[in-house]
Amino acid sequence: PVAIQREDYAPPAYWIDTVDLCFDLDPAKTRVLNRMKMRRNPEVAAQPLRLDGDELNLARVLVNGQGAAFRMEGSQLVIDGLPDDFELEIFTTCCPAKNTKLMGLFVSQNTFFTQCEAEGFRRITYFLDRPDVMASYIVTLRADKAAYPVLLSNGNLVEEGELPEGRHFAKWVDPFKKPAYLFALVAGKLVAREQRIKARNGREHLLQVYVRAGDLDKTEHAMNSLIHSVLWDEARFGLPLDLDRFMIVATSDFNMGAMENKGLNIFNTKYVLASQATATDADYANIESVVGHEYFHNWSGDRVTCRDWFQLSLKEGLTVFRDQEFSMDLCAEPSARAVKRIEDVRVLRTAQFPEDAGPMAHPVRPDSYIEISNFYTVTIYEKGAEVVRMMQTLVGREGFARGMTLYFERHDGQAVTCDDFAQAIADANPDSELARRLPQFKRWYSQAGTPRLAATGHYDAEARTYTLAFSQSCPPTPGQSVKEPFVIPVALGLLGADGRALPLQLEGAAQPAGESLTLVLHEAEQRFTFTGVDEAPVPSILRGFSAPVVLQFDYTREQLLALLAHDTDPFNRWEAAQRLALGAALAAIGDDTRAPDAPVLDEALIAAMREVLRHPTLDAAFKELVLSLPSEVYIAEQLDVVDPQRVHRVREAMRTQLATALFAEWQQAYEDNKDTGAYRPEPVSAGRRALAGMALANLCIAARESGDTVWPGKTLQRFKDASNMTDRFNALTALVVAGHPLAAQALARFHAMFKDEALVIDKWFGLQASAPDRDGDVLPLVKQLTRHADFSIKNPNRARSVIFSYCNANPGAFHRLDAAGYVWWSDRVIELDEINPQVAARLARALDRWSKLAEPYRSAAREAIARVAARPGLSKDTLEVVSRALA
Ligand code: DPP
Ligand code: ZN
Repeated sequence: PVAIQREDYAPPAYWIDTVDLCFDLDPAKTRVLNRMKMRRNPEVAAQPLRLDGDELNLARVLVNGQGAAFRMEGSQLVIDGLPDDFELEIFTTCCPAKNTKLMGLFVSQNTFFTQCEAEGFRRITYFLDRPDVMASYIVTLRADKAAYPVLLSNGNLVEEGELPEGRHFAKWVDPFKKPAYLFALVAGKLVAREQRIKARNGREHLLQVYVRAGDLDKTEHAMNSLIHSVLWDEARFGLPLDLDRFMIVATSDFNMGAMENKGLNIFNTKYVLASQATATDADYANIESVVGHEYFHNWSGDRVTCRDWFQLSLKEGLTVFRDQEFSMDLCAEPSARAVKRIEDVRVLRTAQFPEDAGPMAHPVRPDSYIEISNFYTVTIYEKGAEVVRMMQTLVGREGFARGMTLYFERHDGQAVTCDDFAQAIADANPDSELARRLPQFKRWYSQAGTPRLAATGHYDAEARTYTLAFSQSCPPTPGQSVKEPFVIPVALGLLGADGRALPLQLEGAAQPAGESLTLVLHEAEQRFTFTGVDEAPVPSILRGFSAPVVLQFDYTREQLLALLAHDTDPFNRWEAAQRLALGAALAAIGDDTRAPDAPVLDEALIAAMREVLRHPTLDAAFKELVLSLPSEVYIAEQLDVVDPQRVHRVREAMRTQLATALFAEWQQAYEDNKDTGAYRPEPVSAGRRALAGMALANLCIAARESGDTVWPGKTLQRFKDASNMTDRFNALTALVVAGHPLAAQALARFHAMFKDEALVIDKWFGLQASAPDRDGDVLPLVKQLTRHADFSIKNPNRARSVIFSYCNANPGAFHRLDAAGYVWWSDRVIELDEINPQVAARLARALDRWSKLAEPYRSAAREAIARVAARPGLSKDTLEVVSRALA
């Protein structure tokens, strides 16, 4: 397969003005009549028309109504000698029932769905399948009326009616031009929750959430989230809903989380359906953010889209930033905003930082790809969002809103680049640090890798000054050996010994800065001196995680304990606890003489954790985050050579130690937080449920150590009596994580209770596949789970619940001395690749970090990857991933 290069971008040789599509929907053979009005792009040298296609059966090609000469070049349909303006008619058929890739037109539970981003439309008809070709669509759907009573496409329904032989039709017109990747259709037996709303500007809209009949009672939260989204985008950015009708449709077979097709969002059921009996607080929060995300794409993605797929972060980074801000703005309490920020950073550091250090590392705006589906990554999404967040930090919240307004004024209806976005934000804020350093700031788009920011502090008691010296560097990444300095906003404050915030007077600055300020670094090395500092301060650096970097500062334990006790910045307060626990873990992992049951955490740290757990005013959600130990993946990232079993043992030892040492506090925390009243999925009571759940897990672990049977018994009772899924699942998890014999009984009961709830059964599978390993017991269990009657590898959610939970989320069980986990992984990648290459390629990334592993893991992992790579007929999706891993 050939790599596509960003530098090779050329405008299209033809434009498509209108597309008139007519579908005769049939699972075995769907007929697609595509009539396009096209014209030559006068700005490009004359050349043949090349249309993309994939797995289509071509029946007819007419140019201006006449049979036309064409040829096939690979999968492209090529036509020579076309006039400047013409009508092209193409008639093809395809087989949705056999479409297990879930790209293009496919069938799920007797319902037709489409997924066209990034390159699925070419599986529906021959087309200029590239985002800079934007056309007006008219779509007619015809199908059997009894089997497919609901017929949906983008835009407005303009006509519907009966056809002979029990068939019917519906005609949809999208008032907006769009690229093909935003096309969608749905046909099947569905019902809708409907809501009419009036936007702030007075315009009325019909909102609909379509699901299968039995699921209607689980759509209230998605609808509320949609209403909040509409109101928020108008209030915060002045961006109104531009359609009379906005639809969301849920399907249980979907590669992604959801898709922002214009006016007709298609969602994985996981991000739509929720009831208190079946969904956890985390599910509710995810639904809110994904509904928001897809809705916000209506502007950042649909009205203004990407010129080419290298610009993917233009819409994804921006839209993740927008959904993060949305979720924060919906928090009634400032503390809940901080919790959300910590959670987002945790995702970035545990998923994106490893990606940025591994074989798939790529810039936020990549330079090349073989298969674009492989670049829907945490780098494009989460790091891209951090880049947008830094822009907001540099120009201020209001300045950023002005920049957004200018961006949409300039580019509405266009397909543009990341440069265009950054330029608009800078131009709207000409006096900002962003405008002053724009070319350098844009290195965040072009350079991959996570920058290291090393800082040292020096206090001069006589001069009463404190000097912070920074130096930045960025490790090499594939294809980029040398990096230039980044623009790095560093928010910081200084604390006195008693925890008070010290006033900040920067040398050379006209005015004191208050208790927090943002330095803007742009050179490889820079120093800043604060004057009038009366005591040696504790610096709180990178507050709110103001830049996506690794901060290296040689904090003493005393300084970290002070930050944990007193920092007014909740992020750095949490971070102090993480650094303390991480330091203890790394010391234990590096100690070759360590006895297996030796303690990992020292008394001072345990006392500090106790302090937090008992704290009278700290939020439960925040306590839960502070008491969460760094994950095995995060710990492993800090090591040059990783012995996954050692990491696993040390982390388990830390967990056991916290459970037993804080036994009394866990009991108290459970008692204080176990009753949260009538269920409401909002952050404050969710935080209390999370802390109660964490307490139960710890009490069960402590009980395992002491032989106590009271807490496991209480946990089982809690599991049985729970009035919501969060409490029930937390109790089940506590028993499973502790490895208690009662877990088996609870799991069986859970399955019986929810056997008809697919999303709950996913949880049941996922919990077992991600359970802590004891003597290699998880792999045999996982193999057994894949033979369970409810398992199907063809359903992405189910495949992820078992296979990904084991391979990606359970390092202690996956990395086995006998390499059996790797062998099983390679078999599953190969099996999935024939069914669904996108899902296979995701799974293929489970061993991205193989070169860091200690022997014998390292050689065994490499061998397993090579085994996949050697498989004949591999999809280019999976081939790209394993080739990069072996490069
Ligand atoms: N549907 C995916 C998302 O919203 C890709 N656009 O991120
Ligand atoms: Zn998106």
